[in-house]
Amino acid sequence: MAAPSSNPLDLPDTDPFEVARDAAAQIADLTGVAQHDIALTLGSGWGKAADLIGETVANIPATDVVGFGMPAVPGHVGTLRSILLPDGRHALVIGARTHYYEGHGVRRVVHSVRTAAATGAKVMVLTNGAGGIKEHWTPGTPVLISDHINLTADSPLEGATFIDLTDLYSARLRALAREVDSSLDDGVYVQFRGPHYETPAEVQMAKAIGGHIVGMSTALEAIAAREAGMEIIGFSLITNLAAGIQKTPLSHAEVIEAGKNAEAAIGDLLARVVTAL
Ligand code: 8IG
Repeated sequence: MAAPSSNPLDLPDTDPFEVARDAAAQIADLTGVAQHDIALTLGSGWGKAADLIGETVANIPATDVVGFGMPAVPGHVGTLRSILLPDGRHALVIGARTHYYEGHGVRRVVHSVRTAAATGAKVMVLTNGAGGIKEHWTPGTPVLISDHINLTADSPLEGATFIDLTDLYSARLRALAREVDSSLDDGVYVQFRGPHYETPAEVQMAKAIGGHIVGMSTALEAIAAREAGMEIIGFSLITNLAAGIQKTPLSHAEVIEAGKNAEAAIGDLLARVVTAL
């Protein structure tokens, strides 16, 4: 038997927004930064950006903050970093994403986003490593997320909470990103549950319904960020072509390798985008 969870988000009577406010207060305490202006979740391959966007003021283990759990994936760093940007704004960098496939429920998945909003962040930058459906995308290509299709059959919204998702990935912010790098392509992100990669047939389905990128995160987080009133921009690093689009089997090692090779370039891209936001 597993030990009973000490995470309040796992208890049905907990208000997840209250836990997020408590987490934000702890972050303010532990970092010495009362308010953050912008938040970034750094997925596979994007970690290096944290070093490039500004000066790290504090770096705390996510597990010191209420509601956050241990990272489940090797190569994912479980820290929360407060970074002072050159223009004086404060960025909160979340290196500890909880994935839906971990099975801890959607409250845990979106806790970092709700916490970011509670710290004061008005802009949420969501990044991930993902599979590409457009055949001309080579591993290591960063792309803007233009919209998403949520295939998890779940939602972070509870009860009759009807939230509009038009322009979820802000057209304004995407235009700013394109001023930084006019070569940025975009695509519709399809969130699958995972953790298995898709079958080639599922990739063809994703393509047929209008998808260009396949992944296991981000869509649920974007919905929670919109609910929290944040403006959202999303990036995928295409680390592999999706199953059946590429001819060879997919491997996690390949994903990590593509991320490492692209790290410096996409870190620089993100640093310049953050400056422009
Ligand atoms: I990195 O090809 C990465 N994450 N679902 N499919 C899905 N998630 C991914 C993939 C992929 N590559």
